[in-house]
Amino acid sequence: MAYNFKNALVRTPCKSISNALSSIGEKPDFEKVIDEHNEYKMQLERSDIKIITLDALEDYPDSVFVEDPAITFQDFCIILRPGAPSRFGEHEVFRNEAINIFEEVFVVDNGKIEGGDILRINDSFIIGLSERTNKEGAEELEKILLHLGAKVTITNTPNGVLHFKSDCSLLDNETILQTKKMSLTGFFENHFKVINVPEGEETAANSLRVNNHLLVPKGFEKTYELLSKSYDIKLANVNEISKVDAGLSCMSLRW
Ligand code: CIR
Repeated sequence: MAYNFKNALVRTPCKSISNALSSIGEKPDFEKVIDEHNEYKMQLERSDIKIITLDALEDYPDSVFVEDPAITFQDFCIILRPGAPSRFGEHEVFRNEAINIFEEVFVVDNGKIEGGDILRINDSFIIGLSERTNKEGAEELEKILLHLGAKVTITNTPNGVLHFKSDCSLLDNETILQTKKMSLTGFFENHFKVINVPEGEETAANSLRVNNHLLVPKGFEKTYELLSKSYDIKLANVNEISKVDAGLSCMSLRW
């Protein structure tokens, strides 16, 4: 299943996170980010996951978002190519770390593509083209995934949305949580049950299903009410780290 995991890899936030990319021009407090990151790891551990923690990378302010320079499939890791100039290079550092962790490591060599634009559902991958992910990068990744026996669909991330998964997440094998913006694309409607996050709670569309739990960002009461009838919800506070556009999915790589 797409959300049954034994392992998760995270990276300790760096002090330079105060210089991370932020669509709202805010600077998070390092100590508060560390607290939130520790809580995030604790919630993953509660889902029976073994955590691997990589060292902070001061040269890359956004490097805590470890899912953007890579994705996993089975016991493999595929190194991507970040589309934000200040993040280009994270993938090369991570490649050297990944070879000691994964059974095999594949590399996207052309274009730009970030993990936040890739939603995995079982052995299918949906890639949303965005400011960070172009056709060349998506097609390079597609070649690798097809070689590994996966299926790939390339579509568009809605305009003005940072990453495809900023606006949607997988709740179970047949259900997608999404924003109104994503619903207007009609992308999921024909193939999935869809649940739209209540208006004003768009950030909660990036929730994270891990084994029997659904990790939801704290502070989105209507979404909690809506989902808690069907899912075992754990909450994670991401108030501080959200200042640099964090999502729950991008803070770990799971397999
Ligand atoms: C960035 O702009 O790259 C980071 N400040 C936030 C990345 C969040 N990643 C994600 O949504 N996949």
